[in-house]
Amino acid sequence: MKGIFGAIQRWAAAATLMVVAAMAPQAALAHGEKAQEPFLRMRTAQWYDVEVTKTKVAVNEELAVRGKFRFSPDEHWPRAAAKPTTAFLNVSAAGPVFVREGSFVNGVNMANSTTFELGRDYEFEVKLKASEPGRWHIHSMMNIQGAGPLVGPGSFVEVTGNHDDFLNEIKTLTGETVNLSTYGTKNNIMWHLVWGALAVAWLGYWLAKPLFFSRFRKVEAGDAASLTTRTDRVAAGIALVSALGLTFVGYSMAEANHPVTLPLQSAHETVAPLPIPAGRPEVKLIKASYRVPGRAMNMTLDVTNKSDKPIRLGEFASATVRFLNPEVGMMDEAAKKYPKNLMADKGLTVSDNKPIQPGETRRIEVQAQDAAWEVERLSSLIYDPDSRFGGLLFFYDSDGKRQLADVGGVLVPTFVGTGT
Ligand SMILES: [Cu+2]
Repeated sequence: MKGIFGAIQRWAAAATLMVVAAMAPQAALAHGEKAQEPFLRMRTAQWYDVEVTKTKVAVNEELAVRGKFRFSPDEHWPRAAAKPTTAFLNVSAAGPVFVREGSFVNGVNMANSTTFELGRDYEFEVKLKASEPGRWHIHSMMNIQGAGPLVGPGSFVEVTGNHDDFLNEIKTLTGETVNLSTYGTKNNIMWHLVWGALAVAWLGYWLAKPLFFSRFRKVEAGDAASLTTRTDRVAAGIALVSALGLTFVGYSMAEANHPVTLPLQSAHETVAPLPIPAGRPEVKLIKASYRVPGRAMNMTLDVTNKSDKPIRLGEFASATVRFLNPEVGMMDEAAKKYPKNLMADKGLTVSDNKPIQPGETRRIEVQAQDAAWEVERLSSLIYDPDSRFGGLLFFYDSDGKRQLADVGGVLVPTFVGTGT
């Protein structure tokens, strides 16, 4: 009997260890990107060609998150989300583990917010400097007023070294070199202590007296006037003069030490979208359905080739998940580096892979199938009252040149079938 119990005990310990081991990386991986509603991830910002220039850096070393995004056209943009009239480009990371050195959209400095056009493409770059050692998941991110943060694909960046070595120095416009991590900290602490002391003295003076009940009784007895003594008036006068005096001294000191100050800039930037390339294919969605048991989306499309070269459909991308058509084989170096959990490298099947000739309109059946529909929690959109999807289609011509087309519309779920 003892032997059996021992075996069960050992087995239970091993099983517990296995469960813990299986759960641990999961807990470290996710930081909420999958929790966002699929309609926001699929029908707003379409991120593509996103890459992190380095995945291993030392503290103080720089890297960049760069790529492109297209805002879904008006017909696919969800009614529940505000349009990008005030938007700010950023990155999403696990706290202040990098500092942003600069961000650019189509080469324009994006220190401020801007307005983006729906249905148009933009190129971006965010330059970062590593500050905190660790393994961090970095996403490109667009903050839209009224819609929230829209994140791009996440990549892990390993930061080595020691945070104490982190140096965040800049040269001000007056030629002074300052460390932004520590600049003004002493002054800040000093003034907090000074004002704190005044506040504590003022509160202490009144709290030392008999408080609510005895005062209430005096007011009830019609003797409210006796509550404020001559000493109280003197104390109040000292507090008032001290507060005004401190304000004046602080102001004069700041003026003397920093004769030139500029306020934080909060202007609205303007940026022109990338030009629309000639010969963009025209795509009409006839119908789309999602087969729940098969984790597969089927689309019927009418594709018109508006270019002068034959084209083939190579990829469907939505919510940073990429479904590639292996028949077209666009598995280039950049695609190989793409996060594995977001890459369905054989996920796209097209009924007819023969090139669509210039001027030809062809009806094709497209299937995007992968566990990513469930793992990335996109399939839950079929339970939305507004069950629509959006995404990008990537066509390649005979020279390997890429053309993008928007796709989107109603997605009808199917709950039965063989799962193909
Ligand atoms: Cu992440």
